[in-house]
Amino acid sequence: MPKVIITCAVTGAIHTPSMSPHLPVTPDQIAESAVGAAKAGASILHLHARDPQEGSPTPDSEIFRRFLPTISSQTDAVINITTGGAATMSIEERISGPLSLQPEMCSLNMGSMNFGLYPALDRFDQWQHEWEEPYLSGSRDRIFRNTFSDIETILERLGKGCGTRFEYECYDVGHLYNLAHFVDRGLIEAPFFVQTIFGVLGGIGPDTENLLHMRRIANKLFGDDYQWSILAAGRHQTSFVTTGAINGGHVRVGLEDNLYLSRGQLAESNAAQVSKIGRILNELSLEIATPAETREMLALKGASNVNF
Ligand code: KMH
Ligand code: ZN
Repeated sequence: MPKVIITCAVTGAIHTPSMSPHLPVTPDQIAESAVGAAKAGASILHLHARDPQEGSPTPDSEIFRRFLPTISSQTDAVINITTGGAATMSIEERISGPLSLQPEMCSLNMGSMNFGLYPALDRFDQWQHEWEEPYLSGSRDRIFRNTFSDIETILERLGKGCGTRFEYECYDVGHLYNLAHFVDRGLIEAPFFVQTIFGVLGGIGPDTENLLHMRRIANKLFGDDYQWSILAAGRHQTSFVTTGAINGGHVRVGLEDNLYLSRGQLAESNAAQVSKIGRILNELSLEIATPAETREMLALKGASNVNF
């Protein structure tokens, strides 16, 4: 069996600080949590930045620069920076940080979609910051924009221009076909990393049939040219990534995707979620990929070829 890449998505832009005291917000918190996740076995760290005071998502590369050097001096994990940012940001804002930082990897979202965060309003009513409630409720009427032109721009400027490779985020079957379109046009070359995402409101639902269907279609479209990874939102995280790993997939965990460790128990750190999936993989006799093995599988440019 090939080794399993564990990605940890450390903070994201879905959850807000009032939802968990353990969500990393400041540069020091993000660095500490990311380093802990890498030490626990994550070989890819998917990173967003947040305003240090308010905890709101920010595209500011100067904020990224406050935590990236700490992470890369303390771990050899692959740094993967979001180009999704948050649905409230423009495309130019979303790619400004990655273009300046030129990381080994970035996320690349493969289609425009609804991205409903507002159901969380039913579960929380005390907000630490003024931006949180409107940010969540505004998702009723917000489109997470990723047009063909946006995707092409990112592939050209960041991919071709900076040697960055991508975590292709596919939230529905159509996104796999969008990816195939860019492969056919020669803008994406093997080996590519396909992140299939289940349970986002606006994307494909968290049913196991969907997991197997996405796998079948990806196999049909891409054959041996891709590495498959799985993430699922909220309480579906562990069961989906485990099922995915059993079926030959890599896994993504982290507080961006799920705040909990088990039913009713908040995860106190990203490392706790990484350790948990590490134990499950171990019980399944699946080996965890090191950062060096991950770089080789995904043909990355190497940690010395970044700009931070
Ligand atoms: N929040 C995840 C469902 C991005 O950063 O580009 C998808 C994500 C988006 O990670
Ligand atoms: Zn993200």
